[in-house]
Amino acid sequence: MNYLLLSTVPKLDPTDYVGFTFFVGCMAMMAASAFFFLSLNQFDKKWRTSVLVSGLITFIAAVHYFYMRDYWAAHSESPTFFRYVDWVLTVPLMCVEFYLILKVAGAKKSLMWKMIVLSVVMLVTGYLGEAVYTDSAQIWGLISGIAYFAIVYEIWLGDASKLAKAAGGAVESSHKILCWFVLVGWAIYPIGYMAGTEGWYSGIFGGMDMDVLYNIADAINKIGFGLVIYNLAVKSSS
Ligand SMILES: *C/C=C(C)/C=C/C=C(C)/C=C/C1=C(C)CCCC1(C)C
Repeated sequence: MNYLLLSTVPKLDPTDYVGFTFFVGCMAMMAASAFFFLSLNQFDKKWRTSVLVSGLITFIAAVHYFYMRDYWAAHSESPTFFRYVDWVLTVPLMCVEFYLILKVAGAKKSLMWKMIVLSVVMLVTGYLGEAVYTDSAQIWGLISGIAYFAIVYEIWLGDASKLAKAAGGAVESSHKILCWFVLVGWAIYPIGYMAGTEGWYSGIFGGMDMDVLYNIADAINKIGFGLVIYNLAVKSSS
């Protein structure tokens, strides 16, 4: 018997929901990536980049999920570092998605950069609160939340929403669905943050598990978001 090899497979407790959602997350992100990549040929050229980016988002997440799954299995500790490296790569790519679908209505690169900068501010301040200056987590969370609302404002009421209206049709309706993802799906993250850090909110969210919330949110926001783009590409290709 090769005990050495067997021992490298982590042992998981059936009530370890964090470990479970990390495992499911790996498979779901991997399957979604294969789905997006293999579908590319069926679309008109101008939609391929958008679907490709959807696949890159789930692929980057898949790789990070493998690391996070192992990190959790080995240390029973939140893989905060990998989590934020994943987000700082994938969330700006989601901002790129907004730009790509609004390009038909004349979206400018400046819109894309504005959203990318806001998303990076949101994530860097979140990281500082969650991993570095944990004693002032609520202040960093607040700054991060302001950047989050600036993104919500931009897509719901700012230039991005005007461009979506101007584009009309399938672009406008897909933009609307993505706006809901950002308003509702992304709102799970600050709840996870409040579950995992200390602050005035600890009495309200303290009983929830940060990693389970983040993992559920990632599945919704990366795979679901990608499917909206996929659907738009299907509808818009001849
Ligand atoms: C695929 C990953 C995504 C879509 C991650 C999104 C992350 C957020 C929207 C995080 C937001 C946060 C706040 C609004 C305040 C507290 C700190 C964060 C970073 C958890």
